[in-house]
Amino acid sequence: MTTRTAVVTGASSGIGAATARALAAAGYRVVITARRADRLKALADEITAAGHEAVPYPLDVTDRAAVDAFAASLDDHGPVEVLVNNAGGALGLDPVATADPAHWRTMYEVNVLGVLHMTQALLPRLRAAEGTVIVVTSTAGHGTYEGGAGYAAAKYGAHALTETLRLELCGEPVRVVEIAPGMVKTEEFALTRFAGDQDRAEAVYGGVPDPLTAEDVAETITWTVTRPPHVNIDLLIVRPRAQASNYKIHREQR
Ligand code: NJP
Repeated sequence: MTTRTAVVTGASSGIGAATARALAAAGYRVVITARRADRLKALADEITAAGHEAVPYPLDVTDRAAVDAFAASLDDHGPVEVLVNNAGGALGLDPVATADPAHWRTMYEVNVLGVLHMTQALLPRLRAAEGTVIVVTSTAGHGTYEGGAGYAAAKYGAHALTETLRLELCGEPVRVVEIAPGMVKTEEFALTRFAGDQDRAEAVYGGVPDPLTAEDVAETITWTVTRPPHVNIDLLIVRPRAQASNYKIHREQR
């Protein structure tokens, strides 16, 4: 049996790391990328110790030259069956009136242009492998909220890219899947959003009985990838039961 390769971006933490573990367990050789090399190495060692194959590759998805060099390096691995565009995140929760344009630029670069760079660079290999492109967007890409305009604008952009790509590739053997998670309690997402402010980050999940875990989203991604090749799961909105919309969140009194 030939080894199938899956590339996961943003694999140094949270959903990306969990997805790398899940795809490796499903039989993929995972090529794991993010900017922090030490974390990638630790994850690759862990996956290898579990008897699977993982290749760490430090990469900033906003750096097009680096992305192209990464794609060229994949010559050693042959076709790519799966690309999980997961690298992304939010910066700040400020209203439009006072939000920092630099935050907006960074969010657009990673959440939209990062997906564009990776998808363009790997599309020839995905075509050759009858592959699957996954884009991890957000429920913020399907409805905004006060303070969320910069993140929502970026994730709406990622949603538009994904939907357009599916239209453009119709008739070709490449699936295009969007996963839009709601509240997922990961180690770093809220901490990054609030520039390391632990109290603000914790408050995001305050009283919510069971936010989603990174593993929940990873399982969902793995499920879409492992459907028969003619089955394209266009869009999955995945929320915890306690969150009925971006606005309606059940919080228990402490
Ligand atoms: O976030 P976090 P999650 N180039 O912060 C990497 C979306 N989402 O797992 O580069 C390459 O743990 C960064 O690694 P590093 C969210 O928008 C989440 O929760 O080493 N990689 C890290 O591995 C995002 O798209 C929630 O710093 C870059 C990873 O990205 C995805 O789910 C809700 C990079 C971020 O990991 C994963 O989120 C929702 C760059 N330039 C959507 N910049 C949620 N958690 O509630 C960052 O709706 N990374």
